[in-house]
Amino acid sequence: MAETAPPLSSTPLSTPAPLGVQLRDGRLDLRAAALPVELSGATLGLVIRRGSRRVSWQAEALRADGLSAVWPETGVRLELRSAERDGALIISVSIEHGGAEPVLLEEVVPLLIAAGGTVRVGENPADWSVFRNGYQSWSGTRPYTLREADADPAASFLRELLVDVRHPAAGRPGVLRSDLVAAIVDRRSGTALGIGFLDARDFFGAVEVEAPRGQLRRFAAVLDGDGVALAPGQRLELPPLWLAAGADGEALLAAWAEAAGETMQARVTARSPVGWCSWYYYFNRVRESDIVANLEALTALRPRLSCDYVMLDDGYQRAIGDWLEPNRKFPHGLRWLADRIRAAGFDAGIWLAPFLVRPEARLFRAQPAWLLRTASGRPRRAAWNAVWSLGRPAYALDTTHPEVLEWLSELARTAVHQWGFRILKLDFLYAGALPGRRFDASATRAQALRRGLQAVREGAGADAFLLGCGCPLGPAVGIVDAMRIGPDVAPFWSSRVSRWLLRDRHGVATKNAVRNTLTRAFMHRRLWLNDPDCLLVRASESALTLDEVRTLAAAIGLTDGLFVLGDRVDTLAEDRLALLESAYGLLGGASRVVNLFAPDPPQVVRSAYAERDVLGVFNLGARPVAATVPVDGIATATVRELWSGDPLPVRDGRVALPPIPAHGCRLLSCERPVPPE
Ligand code: 9PG
Repeated sequence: MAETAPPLSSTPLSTPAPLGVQLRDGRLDLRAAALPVELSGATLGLVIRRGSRRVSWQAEALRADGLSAVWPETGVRLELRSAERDGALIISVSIEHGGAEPVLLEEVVPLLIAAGGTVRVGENPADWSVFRNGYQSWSGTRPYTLREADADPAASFLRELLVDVRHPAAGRPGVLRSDLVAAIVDRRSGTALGIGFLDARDFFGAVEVEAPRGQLRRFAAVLDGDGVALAPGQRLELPPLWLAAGADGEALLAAWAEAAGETMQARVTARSPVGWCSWYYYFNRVRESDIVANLEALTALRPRLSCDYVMLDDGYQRAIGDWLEPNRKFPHGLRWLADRIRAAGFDAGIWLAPFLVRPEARLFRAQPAWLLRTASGRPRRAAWNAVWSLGRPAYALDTTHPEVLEWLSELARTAVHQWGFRILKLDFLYAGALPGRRFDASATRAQALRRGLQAVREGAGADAFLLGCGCPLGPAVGIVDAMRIGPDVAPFWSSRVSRWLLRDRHGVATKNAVRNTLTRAFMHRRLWLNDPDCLLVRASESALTLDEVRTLAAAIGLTDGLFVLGDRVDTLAEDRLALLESAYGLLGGASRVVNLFAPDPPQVVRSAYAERDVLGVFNLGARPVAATVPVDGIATATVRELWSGDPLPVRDGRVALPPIPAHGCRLLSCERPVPPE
């Protein structure tokens, strides 16, 4: 029986503890005062490109004055400063080029520990669980042990779509790369190290752990230089690196997100909006009349469930890239439709893949100079999507080209201010950050993406609600209001394709969507509002079982993200509407995943409300699991299971749950004890 330790009462959001820094024999030692967390033998590193060769350097010894080092051969100088802020250690590195020839930056490494150095978190790396964050919205994200290997999708067009093609997964046990942020947790003691970059507006950053079978070969926080040139005399302040130790890995991730959100001025509205989206029932067959029909059904649902917006997803446009022209399924045009949506009392939303263009689009022929190109000058393939065409792929626009940026602003301005869609779902945004030859060769991929997003925001205005999707996470903070944090849901749990081609982690599958909803819950309201993707509750035209539907609904409700219905509303039976309503009732809690780093299911989410806590116990596994869940400190004598309404006895501060079916979940409603007078 799985014991879902540690007890809840002992896991208040434990405060992070900074690491102290000391220079010893030219290397840095970073050490927590009261916890077994230590990094020693750390130095600075740099990788540049010479022709087709990567040339690496690491500082043998840092000089005590200013903690700096010069790479003599190139004249490049790195300098490190450290400071303590809100319980974390902040490392800031600058790079300055004192040489005569430009250097092409492949990688800047503000923290590098090679073999011979140590990374200590608890006693034994065999007990480590490493939180590996994926590159973009759809990339699978979860903790890994050092016996596990990470894996990219099995086909190149899927890698383009779902992960960072510049940094393939190692595919070897114990070699992990986590985008933007990582945590290492000792599963025995809970002792944890959190580490992440605070700013991703200019550079993609990642944490790399190479410790097969627990033997440390390399630990590094790296910034991707994307091959851009550093000119002689040029000096750059690099994004600060955040490090903290603690007794609770998820709390550290949350503390990092808090700090990163502050640094990049995250946009967080008061409440997560509730929506409806056309994609997951109608897909690209959607017609104008389908939207209108759902307006009525959504109106009838009030006040039981009060929907804020109606989103017209993919399927209205003449072609991918020709957004201003609807196809024949939308005879009255888009302004008319937005008017109808708003007249029914909803905000109107529309889907765009603003950085994509397909060969049949007028734009593709009209503006060849706007395309991102490969090194050999061909248009850069960005997305092969069977839904659009089995033949040719979609290509990427170059979001450093001033005319493209103008066009993006104009597009957003038209959608928001002329048609009346206040909500824009911006999809396939990774296309803006694909490697390629750009108009502005000095722009990093992160900067290119950010400029594209910024252009959309400028046109849409400060009041528009922007939802990022298929988007590399960091550079969007401060521009988007919400972000898809996982793969697409689907009317099935998983499929042969998702298990094999997508390695059971990335891309379309309800299982993968739910997993990311839990593993990235800590980002919610810190970097943006999380969008866990749509809720599908329909009983027909879906292969999801009732247990799977409840799991999806509970994960979305408990983690308080965007609550978006993906069904045709007028055909939902009463029992499914009731299910929808109970999940809707879970919104507004402050949630955390209690045992994010536990090796086995079930996963426990605790969400706190004014009068009660609700515990969601999720079994994403393929076999039933029994669990004993500690509820001491929050529960009075009885705990109710929300789906069944059954009371569950509490013994010794614990609730023993009968086996939870595969893909199922239990929701434990624990009334908060009334505090003594
Ligand atoms: C519209 C959809 C919906 C959905 C988005 C995005 O081929 N693929 O792997 C693939 C992945 C995601 C995807 C479509 C295709 O979905 O996430 O909500 O807007 O586009 O086309």
